[in-house]
Amino acid sequence: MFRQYLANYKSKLNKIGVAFAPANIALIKYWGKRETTLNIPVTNSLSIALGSLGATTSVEFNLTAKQDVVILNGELQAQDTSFVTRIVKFLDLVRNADEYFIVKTDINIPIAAGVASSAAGFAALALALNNLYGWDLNDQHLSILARLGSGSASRSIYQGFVEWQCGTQADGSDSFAVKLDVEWPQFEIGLLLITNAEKAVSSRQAMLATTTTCPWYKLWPDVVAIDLKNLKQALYERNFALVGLIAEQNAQAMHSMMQATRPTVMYTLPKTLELMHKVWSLRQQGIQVYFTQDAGPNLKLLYLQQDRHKILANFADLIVVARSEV
Ligand code: 2P0
Repeated sequence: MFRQYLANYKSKLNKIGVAFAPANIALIKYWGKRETTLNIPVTNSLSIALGSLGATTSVEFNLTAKQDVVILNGELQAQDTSFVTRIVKFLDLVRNADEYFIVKTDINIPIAAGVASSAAGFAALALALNNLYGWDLNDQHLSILARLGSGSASRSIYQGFVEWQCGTQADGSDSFAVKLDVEWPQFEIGLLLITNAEKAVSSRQAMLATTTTCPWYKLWPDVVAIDLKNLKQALYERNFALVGLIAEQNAQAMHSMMQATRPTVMYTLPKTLELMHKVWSLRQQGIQVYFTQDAGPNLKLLYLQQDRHKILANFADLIVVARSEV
């Protein structure tokens, strides 16, 4: 499928391709696919990039063996891991006959900080392949290529606030992310690590289970449409309280669907709940802090840079993502 795009681009082979892509956190969540092999989502989603936190990936041709080699943070990865299998499958989309690769990825996201590294990883790999082959793909095609590795990677092509448009085409050719015209460096994210234990249910499995068995999944597209419209307006008006509230409510709606999935998918731990109550209590005291939660127990706090000291005073273990310092 992707080859039809590549036919439009001239290829100017380089010896190595290197690229960085940031991780991203969704404020309006991607939860559910209308096509599973191409990662085409049911709804749009909207995220914020994590600046200098992400993946730096290099890719070159393997001239000594007929297999792909994957090195993560300096460590050679075993071929039979799901991590390598997913990357090999992705490389299959672009390789010519008898081409094999050496992929080296360095991820600087604090270990198990609960931030999906697959988004940054597949976006960086897509960008690095673009450099290796010298395709000079435009942003839309880069986003589509990254999406084929992992849905949320389509948003990691850009810094800042990003919207992934679900599109309507069956082949996913109009399902790509665009950068929103919102500069807001004071908008800060903090990561609250609750556990680094590997999750029992992957987000991919949980997403599929929700779409097939949650009795009210059919309401989700309407929830997203309303939240997205209101959140974008709040972003353009720099209305932080409204952005935070909509993001928090959207994450809660996603988790409520998972809880209604059969069997239930429960990422929330007692500690997660305790921290949610702490956030709500701080808001009652007038501190503007909100949370969002992804497919895991950890929380991400949303607040403005000017309030960072107040947030740190209450959450000493917070990992601050200083986007403005990028
Ligand atoms: C998001 N998540 O919008 C949502 C919210 C987790 C919760 O995108 O199957 O790794 O590779 O397309 O992108 C995690 O799912 O799933 C995710 P695939 P992905 O960030």
